[in-house]
Amino acid sequence: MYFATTLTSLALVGAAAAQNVINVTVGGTGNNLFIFSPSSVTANNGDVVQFIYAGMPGNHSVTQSSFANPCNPLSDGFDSGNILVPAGLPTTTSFPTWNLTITNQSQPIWFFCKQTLPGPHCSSGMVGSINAPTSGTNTFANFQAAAEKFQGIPPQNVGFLVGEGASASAAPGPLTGSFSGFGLPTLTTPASGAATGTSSTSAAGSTTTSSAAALNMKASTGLTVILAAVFGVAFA
Ligand SMILES: *[C@@H]1O[C@H](CO)[C@@H](O)[C@H](O)[C@H]1NC(C)=O
Ligand SMILES: *[C@@H]1O[C@H](CO)[C@@H](O)[C@H](O)[C@H]1NC(C)=O
Ligand SMILES: *[C@@H]1O[C@H](CO)[C@@H](O)[C@H](O)[C@H]1NC(C)=O
Ligand SMILES: *[C@@H]1O[C@H](CO)[C@@H](O)[C@H](O)[C@H]1NC(C)=O
Ligand SMILES: [Cu+2]
Repeated sequence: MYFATTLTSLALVGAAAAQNVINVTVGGTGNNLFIFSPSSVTANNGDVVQFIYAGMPGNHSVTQSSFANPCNPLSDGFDSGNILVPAGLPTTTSFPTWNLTITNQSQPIWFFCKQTLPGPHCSSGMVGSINAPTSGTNTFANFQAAAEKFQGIPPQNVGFLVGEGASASAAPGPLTGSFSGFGLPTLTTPASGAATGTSSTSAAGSTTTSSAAALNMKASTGLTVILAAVFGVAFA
């Protein structure tokens, strides 16, 4: 009896805590490639924002930034890495996904696509927000307008699984078959003891990175080489 009651309460707790999944499509098609859709969502603590890389062709990231600097990664922000989706797949394909769990619903979360090929996607307006204020200065519309004025090249240093106000427990997946990833996050947070990886883009558009970011870049280059080798074999 006691046991049964406990099980019942557990079931109720489970039901009350049911996770909400909010889908955001990464990238578009045709003449509208550089978008997140919807670009602005609200989510509560524990909710999962599931990014679906269904844009075709697509080579996009979900990278945390700040309201003030829409196209520059936060030094301790989340970053999915760039996910390559070739053109011509059926729309019914199971595209790669990335699940970000909200850990602080009080914090507005700003993100952008850091891809620079064929030009910076961010300055085409490929930005998004979670829990952005709907009034005042820091609205999604103002964030996107600022991104569209950005004139540099977004740095490509690799970010983290855990960001400010949201975190992932794994890199995007599955990255098999037609899909591949570049600069996937492997670290949860910036390496301890290392200088915090800050980066900046000069007016001339050249990119400088600090030591932690440089180390992460080395790690990501290795990963890219491994992925390239795997796919080289797969496509041979
Ligand atoms: C979110 O996407 C998944 C996978 O495509 C789908 O099964 C689910 O129905 C979608 N949820 C909503 C609310 O659209
Ligand atoms: C995809 O993006 C990665 C990282 O920016 C780049 O190295 C790669 O060449 C891109 N691939 C294509 C087909 O655009
Ligand atoms: C959550 O975000 C709010 C707004 O940025 C901040 O004031 C608060 O300290 C954060 N809470 C935690 C636990 O980090
Ligand atoms: C994201 O969560 C969905 C369930 O909501 C799951 O089907 C999918 O495999 C997850 N993606 C990754 C990369 O773990
Ligand atoms: Cu993009």
